[in-house]
Formats: sequence, C-alpha cells, structure tokens
Amino acid sequence: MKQVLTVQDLSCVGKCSLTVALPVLSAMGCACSVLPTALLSTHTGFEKPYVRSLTKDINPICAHIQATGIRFDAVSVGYLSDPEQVAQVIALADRFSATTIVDPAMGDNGKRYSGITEGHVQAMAVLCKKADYLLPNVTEAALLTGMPYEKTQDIGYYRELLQALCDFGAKTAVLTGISYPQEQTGFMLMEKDNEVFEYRADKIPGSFHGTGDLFSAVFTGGLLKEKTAPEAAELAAGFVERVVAHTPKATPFGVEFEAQLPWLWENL
Ligand code: PXL
Repeated sequence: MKQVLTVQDLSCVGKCSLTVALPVLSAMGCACSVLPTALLSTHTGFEKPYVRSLTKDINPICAHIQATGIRFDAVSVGYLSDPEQVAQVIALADRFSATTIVDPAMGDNGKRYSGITEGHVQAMAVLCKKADYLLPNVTEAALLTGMPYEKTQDIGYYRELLQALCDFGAKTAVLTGISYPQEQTGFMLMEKDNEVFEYRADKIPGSFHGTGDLFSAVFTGGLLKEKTAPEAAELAAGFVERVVAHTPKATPFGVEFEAQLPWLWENL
C-alpha cells in the first residue's frame, strides 16, 4: 500500500484540511498518516476561532516518525499557521525525500485568510519552489508570483500566471478555480516541458469552502495510484464538481463529500 503523510491543520468544525484529506485518501486505498500543524476550534472562515499552533511539536514528531524507519511515497502539504512552520516543513520534505505536493492554502477570492501575513507568503514561496506539484488557486498564485489578482475570464491572464508559477520553480503547476468564458470553471496545468492541459466544466454558483483541500487530496491519491498529473487533476476536478453538485448550499461547514466517496474508488 502506498504511504502518504498529509501535513495541515485539524479544524474541529468546518470540513477542510485533515478532516477532508484523511477520509479521501483512505477511500482511495492509500495508507494516510497525519501531521497536524495547528488545532483550531473551526477553520478561519468562522469568526474568532480558538487556534493552537503546533509549531513546537512538528520537529519532535518528525524526528520520532523518522526514527521508526517509515518511508513515505508522498508528502502532501496544506494549511500552515505561521512562517516558522513553513521552514520546518521545508526541512521535512528533505527529511523524507518523498514526492512533494503543496497546496499553498493562504487565501481565496483575492484575499488572504485571516492570520496569513506577508512574511508567511514569503516563507511559503520558498517551500513552493521545492514542490514537485504546486496547486494554488488564482489568489494564491498571484500572492506567490507578485502578479496582480484579477477576477477575469481572460485566458491570457491565467496562462501568464501559470507560466510565472513554472518560471518560479514549480515542476508541475496546477492553477485551480479558473473562471472560463460561458460561466465555466476549471483548472490549467503546466508541466516542465511547458505543455498546458485545460479542464472546463459548467460553474455552479457559490463559494464552496474546502474544495481546494478536496482537490489536493484526490490529486495526491490519483498520483499514488499511478495516474499522470493531468489524469489525477482531472479526477480531482471531476470529484469536486460532483460533490458541489450534491451540496445543497454553500456554508462554512463545508461540502457534502461523504456519500460520493465510493465514486472515487470506482473511478480510480
Ligand atoms: O480550506 C483552507 C483552509 C484550511 N485550514 C484552515 C482554514 C482554511 C480556509 O479558510 O482557515 C484553518
């Protein structure tokens, strides 16, 4: 069985991060270990959550895990709560020398999540340069590359952003949450050879929380099941689309992915 370590927060309420990655990766037949980076009462989309950053715990946990001799096929990184943690995760990726998938969870809709500072963005940029697969949304790509954030259907803008991500160092970049003309949404993927792969589907109106985390988890599982990057991204986008279609309303509590998990297994 393929071994994956998922590194992100544990939010008690509001499905995102670990509460999404663990069920999804397990349903895809991967052995999923977790490294919680912070413990929150809710994710930061709710007002004033209680947050306990686990910065001091990360290094001792990793040292012990490494001493057990376990090897991970992939390390998948999501929300980190401060710049010091980012530096530790950079060391962690080297420690386990696994394929690294980074979703630089820092913002959405043109805004940083509350608590994400400019220093955090700078630290994240260093981690992202080392990623084998980088999965930002448009807001995060703009933050990382310094390009302006635009709410547009201009494909030229998204291609430039994608190119900037690859020039920046990412081996494969997947830009998610693209607004295509004719009310379509999807992603664009660019590999080292500069080949671009596009995926489009009809947009369901609303801002559904945690879908980036869902995309990242399915993408990681797909790679571990020997799919190519475009195949894994297509599976992830297809799953997110299906989940959103089965979620009656966009709320901070997140999307209704649970009943769709069998579809993932059937489509592997
Ligand atoms: O879904 C991204 C995410 C992950 N983790 C925490 C968050 C968010 C987005 O708001 O607050 C704690």
